[in-house]
Amino acid sequence: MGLLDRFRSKSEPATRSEQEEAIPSVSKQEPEPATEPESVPAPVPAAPSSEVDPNRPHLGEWLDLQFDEVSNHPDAIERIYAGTLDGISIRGVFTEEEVATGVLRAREHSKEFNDYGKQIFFGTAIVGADDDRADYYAAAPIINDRLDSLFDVDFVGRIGQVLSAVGAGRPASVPSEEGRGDYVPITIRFLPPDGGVMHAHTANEFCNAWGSYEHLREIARMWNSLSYFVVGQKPDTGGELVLYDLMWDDTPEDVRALPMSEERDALLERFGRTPIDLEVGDMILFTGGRIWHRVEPVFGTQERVTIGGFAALSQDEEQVYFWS
Ligand SMILES: O=C(O)CCC(=O)C(=O)O
Repeated sequence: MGLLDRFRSKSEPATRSEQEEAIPSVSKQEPEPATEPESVPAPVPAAPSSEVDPNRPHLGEWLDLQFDEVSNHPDAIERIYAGTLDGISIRGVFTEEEVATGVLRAREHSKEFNDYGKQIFFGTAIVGADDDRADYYAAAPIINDRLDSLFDVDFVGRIGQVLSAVGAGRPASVPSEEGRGDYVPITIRFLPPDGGVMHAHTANEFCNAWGSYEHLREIARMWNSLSYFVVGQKPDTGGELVLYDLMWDDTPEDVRALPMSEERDALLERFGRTPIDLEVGDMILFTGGRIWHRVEPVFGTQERVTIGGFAALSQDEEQVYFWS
């Protein structure tokens, strides 16, 4: 059982009423009015279909850019929220050496890794935290206090630089919860080469239902939020990120009813799949909230390593937040 599997089963998927609560339409031009939720009817998403035609196309546009081209796409985050862009592959955000150094130094802290079997994490993640987040804030310094010495470059700063560039110049920052602590900007994820895997999921199913996300829901637009990661090491075989041609809002009931598992992955096989090919140092930013995705099982001799987290616009749309 892996990290997400463990915690996916502790709670039901987002309920219909929770989904109806807030599907944001993100637009700088038309901010949502600051009124009491009950005074303005929330937009009602389409009911989840019980049957989805597997041939219906869901995946749309994807950008494949060089690092120095990101500033040509300042509207990318808004387009991702609006559903007109699925994601971006950004080539060469880091050199191979820059990430390899971080991965090597992270391994020196292996005694402090969180071993979930099919995934091993350096750094704690809000996805598995207790509802009150006390465990998360207690564990956050294990990686946060070492970020400066892990990399020879300002790794977190460069992630922020990319997010800011594709977020129309909004400042990008790692949030803090007053009186509690700082969020963790990245986790380093090792998938062991004996079948390490991340089963299919979308962030909408847990970010909008679980107690640990309560603070993030207050400060950020968590519906259709973003995932990002940088490839730290490629495995010999497998380990591709696969996007299914299926969005959370269209998810059939049989898929919604199951926790993250091989069984649920098997149900998703009836949908089209797009593997995303990335090299060491490349960064991906995509609508992990909305698009079903999984990491294929890893085999061979080398672990698959990624360094990443999640991102969302702040509620007032003035900032981009990122965390893990
Ligand atoms: O780190 C990875 O490779 C997987 C990322 C992922 O599944 C997610 O961000 O939702």
